[in-house]
Amino acid sequence: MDRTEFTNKLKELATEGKTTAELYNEISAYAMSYGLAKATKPATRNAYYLSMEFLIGRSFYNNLMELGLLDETKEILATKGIDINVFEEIEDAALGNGGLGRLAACFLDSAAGLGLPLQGYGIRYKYGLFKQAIKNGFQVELPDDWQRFGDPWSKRCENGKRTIKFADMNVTAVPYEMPVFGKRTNSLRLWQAEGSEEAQKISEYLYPADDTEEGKILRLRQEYFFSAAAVGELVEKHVKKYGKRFDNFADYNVIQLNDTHPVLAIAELIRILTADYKVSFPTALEVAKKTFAYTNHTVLPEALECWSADLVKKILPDIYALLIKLHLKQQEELANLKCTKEEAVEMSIYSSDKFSMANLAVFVGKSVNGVAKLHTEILKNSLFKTAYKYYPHKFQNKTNGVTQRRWLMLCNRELSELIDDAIGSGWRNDISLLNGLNGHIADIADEFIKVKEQKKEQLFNYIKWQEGVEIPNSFIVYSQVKRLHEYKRQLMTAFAILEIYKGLKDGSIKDFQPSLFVFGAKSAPSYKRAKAVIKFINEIAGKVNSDNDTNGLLRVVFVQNYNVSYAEKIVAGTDVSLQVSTAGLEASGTGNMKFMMNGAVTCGTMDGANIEIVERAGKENNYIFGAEVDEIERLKKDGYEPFKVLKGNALHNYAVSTLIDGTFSDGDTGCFKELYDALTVGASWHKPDNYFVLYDLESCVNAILKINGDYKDKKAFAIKQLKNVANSAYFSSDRTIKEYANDIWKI
Ligand code: 26Q
Repeated sequence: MDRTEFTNKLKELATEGKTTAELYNEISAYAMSYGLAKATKPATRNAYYLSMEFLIGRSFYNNLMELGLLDETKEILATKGIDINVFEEIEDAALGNGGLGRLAACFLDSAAGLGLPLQGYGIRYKYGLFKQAIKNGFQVELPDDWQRFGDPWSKRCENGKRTIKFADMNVTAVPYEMPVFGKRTNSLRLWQAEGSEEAQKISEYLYPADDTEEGKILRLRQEYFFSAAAVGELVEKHVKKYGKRFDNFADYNVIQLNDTHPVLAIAELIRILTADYKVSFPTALEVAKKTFAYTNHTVLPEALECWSADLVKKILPDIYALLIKLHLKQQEELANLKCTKEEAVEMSIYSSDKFSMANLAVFVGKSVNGVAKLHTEILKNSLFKTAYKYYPHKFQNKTNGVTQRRWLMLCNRELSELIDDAIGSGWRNDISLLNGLNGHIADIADEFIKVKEQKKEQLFNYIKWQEGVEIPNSFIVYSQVKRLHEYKRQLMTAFAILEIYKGLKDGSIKDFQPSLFVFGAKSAPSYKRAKAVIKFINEIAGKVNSDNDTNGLLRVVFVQNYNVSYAEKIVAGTDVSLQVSTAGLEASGTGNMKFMMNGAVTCGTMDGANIEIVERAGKENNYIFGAEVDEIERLKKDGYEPFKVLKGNALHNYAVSTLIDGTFSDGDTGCFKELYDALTVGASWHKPDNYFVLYDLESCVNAILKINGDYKDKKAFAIKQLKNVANSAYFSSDRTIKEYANDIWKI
């Protein structure tokens, strides 16, 4: 289908009496055939991105934009009396739960946009990340039937079917191909598991609970299932094209492992080469060493995957045997490198009856990268310190980025047009040109203020629609939206709000500009303390919003079902981006970059990519507070006693006591007391206040108040915000992908 045909089809489209879903499917199908008609020549060398998560969000608007069809579609639909916004009813594809999954989606977008051959491989979950409802202040999880209105952006590939073998069953893997449009059309191939009821379960849910043996087995099956399907397909294609030789396999294929979840792909490649093609083990290992590269996304010990050897032996006996072989080979190599016994144990693939996926990835990977400067330093100096000592050449940094197409051009057309007016539209094709905005900031500050007001109004309307909560215009918007985790310290923000509330009540805070705090977060279903924080924030919202003494000045909203589409509204309508993790624990953050691009100042700690954000946009245009990594290290070493921080601090005592003094109700679950104990005496294996919430609380409150005061000079504040926009080009995933392409993939 060509452009004229598309236009004609759309003009002829009978809309009367059709549901939104029907229109969605028809229009998407036209756009698909238009997009696929100008298919790209396959590249000889490709990079493959293996990821357990692809947090795509809604494809409709984005694909129309990438294909250059969005404006026209909007206009034609308008002549038929249809507002293109009706498609906001369509479900997001939430095949991921947070940063790692959204990064994968941004990377695919950027590679296609730059014309680089990067193909994605993942799982086509029947149900994506749960839908969140808030009932009585508590998170309730509902199944996410994302294909409810159909899936017009995927094509089932019947002839790409493969069989994946487990000890106890065979499973059919069927690829569904989603095109990724841009300068070239790449693809995301998502595998669906078919066969027996047991088999189908493999691609049913994203992150099934893994607190039981059964759950762990299911997760292991998921990881092997898609890794093996991907590697199997790549080897088959290679053999078809080049015959049964593998000395040139790495010339045509490079595989990026998105964290440890797809690391079994390494063992699978070696298994196929040795078992099916009779390649010797050392030769197969050499091929793998040239093919794989590994990205780490977290330093939290509980997120570093280890598999029980017994479990692997039971479900994947051949892979078990290979992992043992890899371990022995690794130990041999380490002995040759003359490392000590302790060092060898620390780096070993197999120890204490477990396989370490990270150690395997570091041993075989030709490259190991962190996702922000600080994070990579932490990998080199602590998490993988010993490996860095022996394999320094493998380590490199790749600071994350986000796609400006979705996160600026699509979600903030108004700001994009303002940028066009100032510097022309060249930045849309070459993001580095956005730096030119630095020379025009003062000229457009007044216009920028208007744009921000407009985006806030749109956000407030959306919140009204979704949550039924009305927010008066002209509030400063502070947002903290991200997965709920203790290290991200939503609890600290909650305490800060309580302290400000108290200050407003007793008059000690004067001259306060009306402020709205927006939270969006999902908690892992089994993560009790995170769920308690959600309830706590909702209790605070209930109290603060209904207090007529203060609700003209202070409001709190916890949005239900925060997702990619909600994020698009929130990042555009926010003034202050809250990025307050304990220093050293947020690998990078990518929400911080989306906010920056849309002209929010960062209120945060020196952690992850925040450091690089303020390095570029200027510390004076952002609000940095709290303990830095070395201070946290020192506190950990010398002993940190949160009760000393509490002692004598009336405000902190007030805020923390609300957890136990009956100010708020936790519905008799005891979950607030548990939070209180975690802060004051410690809980499970954690020390009291393991994430230094109380330590940084005072400086957090001060930073929020400083921002509030600075906002009074609206123009000066807008200039700070614009400095962030103008210096955000570096945080485009176009820049990141170019670095991966040049330094690792060589594509
Ligand atoms: C591990 C073991 C067992 C089950 C699940 C997991 C697991 C699942 C998901 C471990 C980690 C994740 C996700 C991690 C993640 O999203 N990390 C984020 O990655 C972003 C992109 O690099 C960074 O910006 C964030 O800082 C980082 O938190």
